[in-house]
Amino acid sequence: MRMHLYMLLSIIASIHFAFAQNQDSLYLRANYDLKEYRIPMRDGAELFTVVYTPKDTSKKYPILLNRTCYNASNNTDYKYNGYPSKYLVKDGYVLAFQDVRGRYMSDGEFNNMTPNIPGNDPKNKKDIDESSDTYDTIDWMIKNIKGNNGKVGMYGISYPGFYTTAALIDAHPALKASSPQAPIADFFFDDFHHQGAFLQSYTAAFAVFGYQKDSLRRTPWYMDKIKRFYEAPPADAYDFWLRMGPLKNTTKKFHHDNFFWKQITEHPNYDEFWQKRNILPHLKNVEHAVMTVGGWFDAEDLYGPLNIYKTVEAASPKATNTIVMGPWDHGGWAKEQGQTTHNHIYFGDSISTNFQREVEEKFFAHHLKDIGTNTLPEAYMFDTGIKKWETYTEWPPKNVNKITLHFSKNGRLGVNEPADQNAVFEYTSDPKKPVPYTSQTEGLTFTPRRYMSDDQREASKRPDVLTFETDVLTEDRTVAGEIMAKLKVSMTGTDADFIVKLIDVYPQDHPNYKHNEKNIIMGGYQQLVRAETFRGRFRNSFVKPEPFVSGEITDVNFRLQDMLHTFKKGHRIMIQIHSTWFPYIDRNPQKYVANIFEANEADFIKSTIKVYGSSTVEVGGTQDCCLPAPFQVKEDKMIKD
Ligand code: PG9
Repeated sequence: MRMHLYMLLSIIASIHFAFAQNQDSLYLRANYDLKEYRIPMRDGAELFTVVYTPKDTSKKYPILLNRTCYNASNNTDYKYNGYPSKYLVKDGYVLAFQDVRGRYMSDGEFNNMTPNIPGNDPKNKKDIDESSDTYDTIDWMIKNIKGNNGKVGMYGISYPGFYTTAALIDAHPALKASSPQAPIADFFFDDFHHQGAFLQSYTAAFAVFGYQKDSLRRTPWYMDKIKRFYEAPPADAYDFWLRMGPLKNTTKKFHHDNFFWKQITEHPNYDEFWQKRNILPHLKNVEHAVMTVGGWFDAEDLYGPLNIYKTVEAASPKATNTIVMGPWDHGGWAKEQGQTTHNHIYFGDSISTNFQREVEEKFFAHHLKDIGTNTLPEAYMFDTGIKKWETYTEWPPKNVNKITLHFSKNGRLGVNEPADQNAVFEYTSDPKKPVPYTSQTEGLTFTPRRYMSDDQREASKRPDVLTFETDVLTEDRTVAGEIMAKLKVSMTGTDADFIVKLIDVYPQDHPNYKHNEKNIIMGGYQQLVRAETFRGRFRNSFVKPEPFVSGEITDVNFRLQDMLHTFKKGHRIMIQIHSTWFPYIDRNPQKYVANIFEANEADFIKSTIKVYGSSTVEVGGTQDCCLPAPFQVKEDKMIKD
């Protein structure tokens, strides 16, 4: 009966959503005129752009520009898919949606994370990149789109967030407000890799970005490649990929003709191919308003928003620079389901709608229409533990309590206690029996998402997962800021990955949530709050990997992404450490090979790994120490132009 009620409610919700969408499409048709353009770039290429202009010509309107690799034609014919928000649509803007170079109806060849090519004069730079294409687009629109007020805003989620970020560089003077949302900063740390470890779970994503189109078109050209996976989709990706074996089998079976897969497999280290696609070193001299938005449970781009905000803050003092981080998954703020939940966790009601109306709508109205005042704080951050918004005058905050977590015998996690230096903890990591990345069976994914707040009780029970937890907290403990894992390890193998997780352990009497199935028990739930993977070969340098010396105690220091989470009184803090997380991350053979994409079955060996009691995890505030090359210096100075 309960299941039927749940299904009925979800059917009603989807009808309501479809009806609302249709209402908004009708509004668009009634209040906007639609035209399609081919905008000329400085090299002669034409970029396809869908433009809606308000029918009311009694006043002039700013332009809101979204540049996308995901098909601008999805926004033509008065189709409205909920982004930009209906509040912006109703406020009245010139709405422009553009296919970036090499995608769908635009000319040219597609290049993942188009490298920025610095120039002296943005208007006359000969080299072509997303900065020059955006400059030319804005220049043309200001001069040719009737009824615009000469001011432009940009926004976009994910890859469109990267294009919004790329436009910050040598920006057109008419660009006054930019909102990179879940933006990609660097594919070696966002999306396809996390600190050098490869995301094998990005199944269909390789098809979307690995084939050049053969004509101007309004529909995808790569569906036959995606079908290679989805003709008989497996219910269980763990089983599917484990049976597939080493990545070289995937190359042969699925990706033999995929140019991006070839590039990824030929560049396993942070070489010039990846470094020149990192947008961070170029975010200098930005002088307009930037509001970067991200989700604390974003499995795809969490590194991006945090580091784009921090780099603009460090390298562009003239920018009005703000960060907003909410309890969302990838792009969750653009969807309103009424209750804001992530997987099994409930965070509150209408959080996305409040963001759209109280934050995003006001940001653009102020900077593009001179309406209202700039009331946004420097950092508007949601505490995922006490489930409320907090404001900070800086991020990461400096005047907060940093916490040092120590590992002690009997699985005890010490908080700011002297370390148990003599303790040694060990586990045997077997690539043939890797730790599942989720407790829920998940099929093949474009990218995995749900796991980011998943229950870790299954993992806690595994002998190849070190688990440490504090006593029951007698007071709330807030972690705000950066996190650094400082491990001292040794191993019988010569290579290893390390996954470190920070987990909020609920009290046994915690009530269940109404939105969950009845088998989801929240009493004793071990909620994943933050996790990160680190490919140990990069411990000294992402550019020059090194094997471990078997048996030698070695430092492995790495960053987890920032967090803002209060572990409430009555809860416990838990840390887990393990060396496989499959198939989210590809398996490390644990026998050092130069390129894991070329590893053979025989290279995958068991390894007994020891973690020493002098290891710690430092949480909160800023954690500047110990970053591998080339990140020892502040990232904005990392690569000289
Ligand atoms: N950053 C997201 C992504 C990029 C490439 C592959 C898969 C996902 C996004 O643009 O949605």
